[in-house]
Amino acid sequence: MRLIVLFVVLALVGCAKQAAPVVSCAALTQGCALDQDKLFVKTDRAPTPLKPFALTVRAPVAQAVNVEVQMQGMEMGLNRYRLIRQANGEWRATITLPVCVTGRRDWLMLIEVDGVRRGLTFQTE
Ligand SMILES: [Cu+2]
Repeated sequence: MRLIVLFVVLALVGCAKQAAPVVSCAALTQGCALDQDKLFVKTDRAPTPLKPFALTVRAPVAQAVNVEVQMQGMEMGLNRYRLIRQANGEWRATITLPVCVTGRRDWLMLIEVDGVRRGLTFQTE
């Protein structure tokens, strides 16, 4: 019985993670809006593996912003960042992505604002 409860809990957790709505961002340097424009995500340069880039998230009323960058279906190590609130109310982190050994360039960024996750897909150069 306990085992069944555990499985149900795990299934629910799995669903919750998959439920994060995902938008595709064609050009992060121009920025992309998420969550009906409540979030705006932008980078200072086109994301390239091993080259640090600044990620800015505009989320004026947020209390905490965390970002995790993954590759779907492939373990790419832990790329998790806690963004720091800036004087202008934007949130920022400097991100460095690893090189993919298979040459893939497609990434999924999970942006967690006050515990709620939104997904954004993008390509590295
Ligand atoms: Cu990869």
